[in-house]
Amino acid sequence: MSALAELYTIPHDHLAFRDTIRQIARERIAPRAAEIDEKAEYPHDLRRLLAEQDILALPFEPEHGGTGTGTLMLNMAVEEIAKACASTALILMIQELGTLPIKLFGTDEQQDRFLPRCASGEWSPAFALSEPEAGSDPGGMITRAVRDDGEWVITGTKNWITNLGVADFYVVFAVTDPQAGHSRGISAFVVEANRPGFSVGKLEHKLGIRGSPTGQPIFDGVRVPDENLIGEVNQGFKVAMATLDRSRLGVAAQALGIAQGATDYAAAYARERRQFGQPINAFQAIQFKLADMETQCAAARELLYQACAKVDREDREVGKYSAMAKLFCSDVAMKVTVEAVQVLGGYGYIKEYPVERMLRDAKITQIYEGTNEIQRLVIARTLR
Ligand code: COS
Repeated sequence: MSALAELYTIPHDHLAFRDTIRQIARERIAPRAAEIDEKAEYPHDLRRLLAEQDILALPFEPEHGGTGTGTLMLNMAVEEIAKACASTALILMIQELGTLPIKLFGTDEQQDRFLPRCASGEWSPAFALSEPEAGSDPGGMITRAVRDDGEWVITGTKNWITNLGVADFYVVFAVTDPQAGHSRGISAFVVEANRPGFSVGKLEHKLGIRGSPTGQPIFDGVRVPDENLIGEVNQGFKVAMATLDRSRLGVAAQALGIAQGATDYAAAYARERRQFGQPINAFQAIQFKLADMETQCAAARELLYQACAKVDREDREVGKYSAMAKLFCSDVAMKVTVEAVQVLGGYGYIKEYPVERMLRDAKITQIYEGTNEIQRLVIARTLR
């Protein structure tokens, strides 16, 4: 492939859509962010807003009611929303994460059954892979699915599942061949939230992304038909890994949005805040911090967009680049938000200003959809 073909371009239409989303985020989402965080409330109103504006259609193809605009456009949208409110950005991210298994591995019937209602925003999904004893190592899960009377019967408890209690269906991973060995003999299923035996377990109290419910869905002998098996039986681990290879870009975009939001806020604050008779951005100590923050965001954005373009080109390096983008953007988010709090000083540490929330929201991006230690492992495997 030529060097030129490796570059990404952003079509004019996508830039226009990004500007619309930026305006919506600034005018409609940002004013709600502090309250969502304070009350730890899922913002149903903002989910409706995202649906009305066709933003929840971004992860989907036109034949399923989607915009068909690809991964780069989707993640530019995540970035813009996360600048204002990381919890609200997660609504869009999970719309992709919870449907990718169906999009990548589902039958035509499954795609027709689930994707259009997610593209319209009527339904929300959840992705249920982790368990209390299986976080970084999902191959060690104990949730089981056994055959009974021509159906699958799923029993187990998942952990740290986003959209718990909000989701209309859960993509659940369960061991179907216990003899197959670690990370093998696992299958993926769609479980609708209204099936008998499904219940909402413990909801977590979290440091950040407090407007997004996280917790334990419980599957107690939930029966699903064969039509709810995603992909081939015993091939579910690959469904999970291929999904995460793509969805991690959403985490990277969320992290970048948080970082850029914190940088923009700190820069604006430094223009107004006066000490020693002048705005604090007249001091080189503050100028250099802001310069480093802006530089790190710009570098993170280039890596993210390049990785998104690789997904859109179906490049074979997708897994490596999404891991690198997730690792780099989330580390940038942590560094930058710590500095933003420092620029605001005492005001940075109190809830009247948004940067302490941004710092708390940033931390999860180094942890979920694979810790950054797992990302390094995934990257290192490509270098052996
Ligand atoms: N795409 C497709 N298939 C993949 C894959 C990928 N990215 N990565 C692994 N596989 C396949 C392997 O090829 C292997 O297939 P075979 O059975 O045909 O040999 C199978 O999956 C098992 O792979 P492996 O032996 O590498 O599994 P491990 O248990 O060693 O996996 C990692 C290790 C770290 C990659 C995996 O456990 C992981 O990603 N952990 C993090 C999980 C995570 O992100 N959790 C967050 C929860 S979601 S919010």
